[in-house]
Amino acid sequence: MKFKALTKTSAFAVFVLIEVSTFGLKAQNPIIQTNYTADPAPMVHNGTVYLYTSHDEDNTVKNFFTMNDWRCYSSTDMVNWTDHGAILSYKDFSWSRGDAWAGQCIHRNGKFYYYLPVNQKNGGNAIGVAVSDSPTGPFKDAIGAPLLVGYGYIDPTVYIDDDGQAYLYWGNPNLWHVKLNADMVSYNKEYGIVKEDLKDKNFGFRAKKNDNRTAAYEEGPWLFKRNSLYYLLYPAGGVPEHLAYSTAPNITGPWTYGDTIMHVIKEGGAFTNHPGYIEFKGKSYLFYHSGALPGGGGFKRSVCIEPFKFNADGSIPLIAPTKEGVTESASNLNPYKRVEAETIGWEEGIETVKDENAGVYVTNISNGDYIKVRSVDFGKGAKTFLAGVASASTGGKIEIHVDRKGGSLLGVLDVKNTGGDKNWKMLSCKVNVVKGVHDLYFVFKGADGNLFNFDWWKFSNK
Ligand code: FUB
Repeated sequence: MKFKALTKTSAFAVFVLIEVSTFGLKAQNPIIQTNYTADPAPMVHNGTVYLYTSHDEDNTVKNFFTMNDWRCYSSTDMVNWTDHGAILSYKDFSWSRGDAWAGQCIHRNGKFYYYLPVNQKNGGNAIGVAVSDSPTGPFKDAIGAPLLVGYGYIDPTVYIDDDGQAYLYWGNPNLWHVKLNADMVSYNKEYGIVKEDLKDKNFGFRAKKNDNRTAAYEEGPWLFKRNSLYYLLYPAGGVPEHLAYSTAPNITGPWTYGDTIMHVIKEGGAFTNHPGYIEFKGKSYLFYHSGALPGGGGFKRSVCIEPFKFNADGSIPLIAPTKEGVTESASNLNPYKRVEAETIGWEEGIETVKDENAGVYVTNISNGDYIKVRSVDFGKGAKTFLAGVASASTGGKIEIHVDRKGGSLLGVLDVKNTGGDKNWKMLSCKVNVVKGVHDLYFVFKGADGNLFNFDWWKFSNK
């Protein structure tokens, strides 16, 4: 809820208000505006992209990474992201004292294995593994102890090779890998922990050689295979980090340095970056993070996405960070099925929260806040709007616009006091007939303070 915090409390308010009111118009990056999200780890499963992120807290402590939990978002179109809230905390690892840094989740045999770096109670680095039956959790510590322990053991990336052998790579300042056993929660001790020899030809030329590092590889590896070539993407540098990659004919190397993928991002001042990659519905996407959200910075980062095309020879082009991000949705959204209110293309002002009964819902809605939902396919025409809402106050209104925030007004849903901010009621209103594909804007109107909570919506053609 970055916009609201800044616009309402800061001496910086006027500047930010102007900045913010123009920021969201075309922007798709950063893709999440309700929380600071970092270290993107996308996973495609059954036609849906699950995006796992670390989470920079709003209150940075001691001018360092302040990170307590991991979050999950999902999308079927790459432009609207449904917030599944925090799905795991460092506290779920009883042996950890904190620092919920960059992890990656993978599906195998009906379970989801989530590899995560945290610090142990004694302060030492470790990698844990959590498991769940669902991609959105709840996850729990799979083995009740660290999977791997050692200095610099952070940022695991996991990949299952064609022969079914799973590999885990990780590390800063070194790069290590293991072969995971088929249970995914232990590793092959005979094969052992293999440390890469970080040479320029393998992992890039390091200009700054004053920190006992050899090649440009820094941390945050991301492993995948495409057309019989293995790729390792990683932040390189030193600091501030750019993104680079290496390729290999085998999953264990030998790695050959490729090139820079993304230069150091100046906007927002984040000194780290962190790659993630997926192919989804025939297109390639690079995930990364920057400090570009208002209020952002080195310890307040946000996930962004750029679509890109591999060069014909399999090399990765230089990719520029943009505000527009994914301009073309991978599919249209069906408004005739229940849509979670926390499915968001862009928003300004609102927050999301999770509870045991309603799951994640939209809250802290004030006059003038809005949610944009992209590429909504109304087909032959909607006639009624329905929503799940709750209000402990005098309530407010949801103005339903298409194409622009101030675009054609389809209708207005009056939300009255429902007897409590968790006393959910389904309300409806008639809307002017709308056909075809449009961006949809819910613009919230009312008096001062929090107007109501918003859990879900849908349209009906009756
Ligand atoms: O987010 C904390 C750390 O910063 C990650 O583990 C690194 O990859 C860097 O992004």
